[in-house]
Amino acid sequence: MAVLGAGLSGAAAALLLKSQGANVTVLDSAEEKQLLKSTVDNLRGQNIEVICGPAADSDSRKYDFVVSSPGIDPESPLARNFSSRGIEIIGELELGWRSINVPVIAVTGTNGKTTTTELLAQMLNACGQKTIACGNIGKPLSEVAREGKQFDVLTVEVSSFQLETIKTFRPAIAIWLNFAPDHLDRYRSVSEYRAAKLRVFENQTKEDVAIVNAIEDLPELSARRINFSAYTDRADFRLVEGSIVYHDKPVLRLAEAKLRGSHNIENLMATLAAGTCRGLSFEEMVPSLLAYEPQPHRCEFVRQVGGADYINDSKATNLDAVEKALLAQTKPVILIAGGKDKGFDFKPLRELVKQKVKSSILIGEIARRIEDDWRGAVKSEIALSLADAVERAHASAKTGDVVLFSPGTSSFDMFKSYADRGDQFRELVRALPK
Ligand code: UMA
Repeated sequence: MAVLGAGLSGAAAALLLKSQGANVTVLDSAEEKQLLKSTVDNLRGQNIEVICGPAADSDSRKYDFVVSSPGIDPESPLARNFSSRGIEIIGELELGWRSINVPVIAVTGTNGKTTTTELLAQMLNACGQKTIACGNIGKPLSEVAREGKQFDVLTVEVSSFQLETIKTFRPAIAIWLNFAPDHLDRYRSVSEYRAAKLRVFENQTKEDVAIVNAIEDLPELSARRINFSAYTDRADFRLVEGSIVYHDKPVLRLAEAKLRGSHNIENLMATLAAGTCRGLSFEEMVPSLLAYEPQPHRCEFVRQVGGADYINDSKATNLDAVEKALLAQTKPVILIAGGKDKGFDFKPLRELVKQKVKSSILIGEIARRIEDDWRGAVKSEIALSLADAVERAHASAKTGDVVLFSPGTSSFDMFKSYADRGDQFRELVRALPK
């Protein structure tokens, strides 16, 4: 069998297949020196062949089937080498699913997946239902399957990339948080991205549950449906006078929670809904939700310098996330944005930027395009690096301003990941003179 990609997912899939007695080859288009040495050594140490670079893209051997990593585009030369020969390709998520025997809660949506997955896992464990947060959040499902630990339920963050290559994946509970354009460097259109995400419901039956945002116009679903929304009253979970209300019963007072913003209210609603499906009462669930601390890189307050607040929102990798971060601001904003050019059009943010942002500092390969898209709405300047951007923000920030780093796109043109980008921002801000 072949596994495409030698990152987290590929390594986990290869080790799972090996533990099941298969003969495994891992193929990766990158040169070996670009891969993590410890991963390659570990695979080879388990008698797994690793082929890198052009030799991987042109490997002409026949395999029974191929497992692909989520980051590999089905149209890439590596994937086409197998699909064009009619060799079956499944994704790492599907492989992991076939090797477990525990119900799955799948969490998808453009934004809030990671927070909701963490909230849910923390809450279930606190209520005595043993679970683990896995999938797109960082620990591949195949790794959980190989480790073979006992769980009552698995809490799996699923991305559109992973859903593209499912066949039988059937979550007992599927959560659809929200939808907004993203990943336009991978998909030809927004509807193609949406179609990939909608596959989360594909194998569900009436015995399963779909927990969906009430304002989403979703197709008919086979699963039983529970709705939530912070914006409409036509939902099972809704917002009434500062509390989350289930039908007519107030269940959680938001002033007591550490999470802020309408998007987080919806994340809490979806989590409560999943808990009820697992047989939990609100009294059992609420204490751990109130104790939940927001994670780094998501509107994380870093420090106040010269009377201005500095906020790290590096996790904002699409426009919808920037919009949510801007809506949550009550002070004049100096916005640092930009990064990889994922094909986004930043014009939809023009009005909000005009209202909230006093100046923008743009970085990365998409900087000039954002400058064009916001011309006339806000004064923009282009920085040569993140360090340069932070210095420029510091030079212009006044008491009462907020310097918000909410990039609106991915980090891969300049950083290893959004976390690396956010860590660097935090360090730069900590190093600023008072
Ligand atoms: N590669 C090729 N050929 C290609 C493209 C990539 O060989 O054409 C190779 C690369 O050289 C690299 C490997 O594939 O060695 C990387 O595979 P990958 O991109 O699938 O990355 P993994 O390390 O396996 O991480 C993946 C997810 N990455 C992506 O979906 C891009 C991780 O989500 C996830 O945490 C991990 O599996 C465990 O499940 C990250 C992500 O950015 C956080 N996800 C996107 C998002 O959240 O928006 C979807």
